[in-house]
Amino acid sequence: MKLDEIKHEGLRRWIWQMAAMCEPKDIVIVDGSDAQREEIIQLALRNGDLIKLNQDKHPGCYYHRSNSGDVARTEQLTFICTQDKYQAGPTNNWMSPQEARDRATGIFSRSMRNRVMYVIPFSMGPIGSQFSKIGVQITDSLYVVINMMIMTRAGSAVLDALGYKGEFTRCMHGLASLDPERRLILHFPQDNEIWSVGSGYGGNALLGKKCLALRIASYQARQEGWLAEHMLLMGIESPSGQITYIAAAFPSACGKTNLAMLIPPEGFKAKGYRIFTIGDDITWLRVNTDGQLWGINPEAGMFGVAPGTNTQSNPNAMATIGKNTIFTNTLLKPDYTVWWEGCDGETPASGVNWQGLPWYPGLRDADNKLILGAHPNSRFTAPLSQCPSVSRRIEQPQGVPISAIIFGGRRATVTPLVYEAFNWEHGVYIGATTSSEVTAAQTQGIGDLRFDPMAMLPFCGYNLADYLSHWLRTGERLNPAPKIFHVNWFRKDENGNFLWPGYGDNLRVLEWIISRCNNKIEAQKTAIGFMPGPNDLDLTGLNIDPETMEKLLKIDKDLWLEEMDKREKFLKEKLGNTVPVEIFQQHLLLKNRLNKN
Ligand code: OXD
Ligand code: MN
Repeated sequence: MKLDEIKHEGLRRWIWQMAAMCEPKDIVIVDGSDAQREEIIQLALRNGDLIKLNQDKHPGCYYHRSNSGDVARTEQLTFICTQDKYQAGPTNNWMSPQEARDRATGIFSRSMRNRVMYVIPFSMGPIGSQFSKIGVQITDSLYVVINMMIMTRAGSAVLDALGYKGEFTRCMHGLASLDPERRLILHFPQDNEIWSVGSGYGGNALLGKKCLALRIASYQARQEGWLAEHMLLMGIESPSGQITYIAAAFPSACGKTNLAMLIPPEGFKAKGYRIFTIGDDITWLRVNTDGQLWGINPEAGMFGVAPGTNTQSNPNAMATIGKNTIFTNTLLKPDYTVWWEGCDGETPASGVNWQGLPWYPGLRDADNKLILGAHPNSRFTAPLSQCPSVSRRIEQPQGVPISAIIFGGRRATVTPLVYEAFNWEHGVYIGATTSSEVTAAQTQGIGDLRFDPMAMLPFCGYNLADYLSHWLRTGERLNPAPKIFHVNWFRKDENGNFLWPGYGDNLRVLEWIISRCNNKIEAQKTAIGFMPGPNDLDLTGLNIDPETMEKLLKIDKDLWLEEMDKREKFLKEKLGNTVPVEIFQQHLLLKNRLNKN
């Protein structure tokens, strides 16, 4: 397809402007055809962006290594560029739009000389759905083109939907020198535009994902009266045949992918439970005319964390990545298959690691620190349609009705296995004060505790305090509102061992949650919310003693009161004085209830 064939004049003009800045040697429009995809893959193989994997063992799969300084999202280089600093809020980095454009122009300038500029029209959400948003990404990275073709609905059908003057997000991306000193991830929500330069890493470079579907979309969602969330979306079919849909927010690398496609434990399979996966990372939610909250997954693929994924922890993910998958920064074995820590099978005797260096088990660096074969944030990119548990509803334009919203984090102590909010407002407070121990998906502070409201701290495209009030106002429009829950799969004992088996067994907790949603079970009222009684979770077939269950459900008053101080500090010092009063009221109510107990 030629540039002149694009009907949308504004789009044509923008492409020319960007080309004038970057001076590529050619411009190619991505039409989404298999033939063009094959051509792009061949080019990527020739220029070293991709390595062909063993096609007998990994049909249609390729391997990619990132630059060594470019293996995770760089939140410190990510900016919200609004006219007014207030609009970006106290938790986002802010830069004025003028300064942002000036600085990025300096880096983009002439950066595509001798390179081809690709133009990728894509839709987040099924093409034509009232939920969906169109973006057009420009990039000079073949890896990005190939990933975008998996992660989004990309190609000329999107240009047809865009027509002569449809709205779209301008997504400008370039690798430039890949130097972190010359890297900027810039969002201009007021102009519906993203500029990302200097990184080829997924969350920084696949602009449909975090940049559009969360940061820009959350801003638009507030203007237009909906919600763009960092949530998985799944359906649970109970023995009666009823499917209950739930959306769940967890910070990065806390197991959203595993939960979204869990395999029911044996007893639950026999009872008749089935899981339907809709999304593993992002959910867009709208209040429908029926008063209920409905959701879609705007993505078409999974960009999942590889380490720890195996046929025990996530058989559905392993089946999904059996073909047509891009592996990034895993270990490459001599037979051109891939391996990562926590993968199936034996640890290989040797391989080439994500930095392109020879690796063998036990290899240590100059400081005597063990070197891993795969980067802890190594990833796979695979079409969601290949997931054995995928729901037929992923293509339905109206999405699915949501019965429960779940928040959670990785906490060794304090928060119990599960509890339920008393009402929407209390649930928003629970979401607002969710915290987690930092993982390898962020470059900074691994292991530290950080508050991460609704798991949106790095992804909210506007003032987080206003975001909380948007949540509160959305609740007022809902009838019935979904019930809100909090879960913690990661509680540990005094010796640092996990108390709960997690993975498929999490369905035992989800069963309680959906029974609550469908008014099938009573709960115990506690200071922090409604909780299951000692015999309310079906633990058949699970080797767990009553004392462990007691620990998992324990509310330790002293620890909670300490936690309340941390929450207060976070709300007051980090979120500033515009936090909605309802959030402080809920905080005080909880404190009073804890003190009375
Ligand atoms: C992701 C993340 O890649 O949250 O999904 O970092
Ligand atoms: Mn994520």
